[in-house]
Amino acid sequence: MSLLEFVDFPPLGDERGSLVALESDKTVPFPIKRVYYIFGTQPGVSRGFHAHKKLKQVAVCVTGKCKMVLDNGKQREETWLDSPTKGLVIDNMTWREMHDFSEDCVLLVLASEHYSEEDYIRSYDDFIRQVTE
Ligand code: T46
Repeated sequence: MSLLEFVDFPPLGDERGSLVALESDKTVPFPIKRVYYIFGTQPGVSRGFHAHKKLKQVAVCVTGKCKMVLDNGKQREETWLDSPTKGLVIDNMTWREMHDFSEDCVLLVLASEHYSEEDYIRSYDDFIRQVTE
């Protein structure tokens, strides 16, 4: 089974342009407690390199693109996030890395929990230990 679970955000367009609505428990498969966005990532810089114990997220590039790598300790898969109407579900206990940000990339992330540094697993070895125990 693929690690890559996408959610489609139908564009509510008319002759003026497009609009996407993101709603808790509807277009986003959990209650949203936090929203953040990553922009201005410098050329050649990669981000992420951690997993979360509890947090679930949906990530969508509202402009530009970046490559998302997901790894559950058994499988590692990657995908381009390059559409404002395509969200990627990132489950808990999934290692993530983001690479190859375009200059204009704005990566919007919808999160199921408030920010907590205690929820992060920032060592890949610890992550592998925890998913295999
Ligand atoms: C993830 C990927 C996709 C906060 O204070 N509050 C927040 O809500 C977040 C997300 C971060 N921060 C602070 C913690 C660090 O001092 O902002 C700084 C940068 O965070 P971090 O190095 O964790 O950023 P990324 O891009 O490596 O990872 C982020 C999220 O942290 C992470 O949950 O899944 O984006």
